[in-house]
Amino acid sequence: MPADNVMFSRMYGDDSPIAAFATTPGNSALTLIRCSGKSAIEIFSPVFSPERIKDAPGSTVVHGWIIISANSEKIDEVLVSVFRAPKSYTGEDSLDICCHGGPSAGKAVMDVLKRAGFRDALPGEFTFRAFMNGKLDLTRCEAVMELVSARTETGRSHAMSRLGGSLETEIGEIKKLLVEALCGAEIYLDYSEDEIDAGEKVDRLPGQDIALTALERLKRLSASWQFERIYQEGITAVIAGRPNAGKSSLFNALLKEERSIVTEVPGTTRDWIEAWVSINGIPVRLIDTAGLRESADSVEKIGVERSRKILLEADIILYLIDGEIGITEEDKDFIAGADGAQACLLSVWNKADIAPAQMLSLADKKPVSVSAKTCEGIADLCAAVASAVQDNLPVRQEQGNCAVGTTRQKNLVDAACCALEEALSLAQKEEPLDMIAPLLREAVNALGEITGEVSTADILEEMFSRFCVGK
Ligand SMILES: Nc1nc2c(ncn2[C@@H]2O[C@H](COP(=O)(O)OP(=O)(O)OP(=O)(O)O)[C@@H](O)[C@H]2O)c(=O)[nH]1
Ligand SMILES: [Mg+2]
Repeated sequence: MPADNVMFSRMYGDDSPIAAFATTPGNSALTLIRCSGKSAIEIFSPVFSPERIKDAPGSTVVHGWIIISANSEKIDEVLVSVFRAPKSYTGEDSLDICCHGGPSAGKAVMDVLKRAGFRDALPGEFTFRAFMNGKLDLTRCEAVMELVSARTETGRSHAMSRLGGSLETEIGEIKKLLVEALCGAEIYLDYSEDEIDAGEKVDRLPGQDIALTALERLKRLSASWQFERIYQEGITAVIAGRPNAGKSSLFNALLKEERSIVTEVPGTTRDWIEAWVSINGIPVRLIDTAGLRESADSVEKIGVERSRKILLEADIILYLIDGEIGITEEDKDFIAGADGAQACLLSVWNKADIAPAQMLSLADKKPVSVSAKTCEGIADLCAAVASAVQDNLPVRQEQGNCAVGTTRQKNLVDAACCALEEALSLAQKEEPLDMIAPLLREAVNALGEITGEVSTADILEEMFSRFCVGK
């Protein structure tokens, strides 16, 4: 292990007083500094006026000043939320110091805290302590991280459901079923063959039906990742079409912002432009491109080449037809050429405000009719994007079903599935229970790793080091 990591291990997991910015210092009205650890309130008290914060009850807010203890110089006027163990996020004595915003106030307060005896918190150290003190299981810790990095409202609500314990409960229930099946098998293992009546002879895994139910629930959880992943990582949608079709207008309409230049001159957009947008709760990396055409202009030519290149990254292509001109041979060729490609193509009839969509059927699908100018039909287009995403998933995710939220969780669910399938297949072949029971135990352990009941220092460090500082 490299020297840095040894240091890292030693620091993680102690209860020394730590402090970190919970907000990004910069141009803001307020800055939040979070402190936690053994004797945090006592250590803080000499640098706070009035000093009576030492006696403040838990879950209260105290107004006062951060001071330099040697000369009582006031550094900032603050509000301090006081939490006493175990009733805090970390389960330790903690303080949330609300200072003035901007680049200097928070920094000056932090300097005072460091001199008073707080050290810089490591990434995710507050949540790590919450886990170690039994305040959160690992699925909830990961949900905290999901929540702070959620890109859309739907991503936020899925993370909130896991933070509320939906995944922990589901894993707990599946684990209970497996433990029941395992007990059923182990009871027989405690007896020798002669002790079991001939009539009682075990010709199948006791609790096989329970194990099958558990397997079904695990498979549902594993499949949920396909869907959840989209909400976390997002998809890439590229707007393509001939010059002047209204690509930049549509880009701006979906962004609800005049980001891309729109003119009546064909060939306006040269370099592609991208922005993140939420389309029906799905985080979408939306890309506006140069209009596709053969051009003698050397700059436009490069733009068209770049458009074609970025199209290869698309999960969805929104192919715009200029309604004013109608569908051209180039449009038909592009749409036909996209058939069988990796990306899903949605054809979009634009300028419906001046040219109603022609009744044409392209690649068996009617184009969605919109006006990028008046925004008519944009909601239908968003719904079409969302259902294209759903249609391309191997398994349909039902609303409200419990789901895994990280690759780590998904891999462990798969490991449990794998062990359980093997156990059931051995049971089918009437193999002895002492071959089957260890597989059931393996599945139970994998589930225990998801919630953190079974964990090693390495796993925890790897996981929490990916958190942001202050969380
Ligand atoms: N009436 C009407 N005009 C539109 C609509 N969408 C775009 N336009 C007009 O069509 C012209 C071209 O629009 P852009 O959004 O720049 O088209 P583009 O596809 O980005 O064009 P290039 O960047 O040159 O490839 C502009 O004059 C727009 O105002 C629409 O829905 N209705
Ligand atoms: Mg454009």
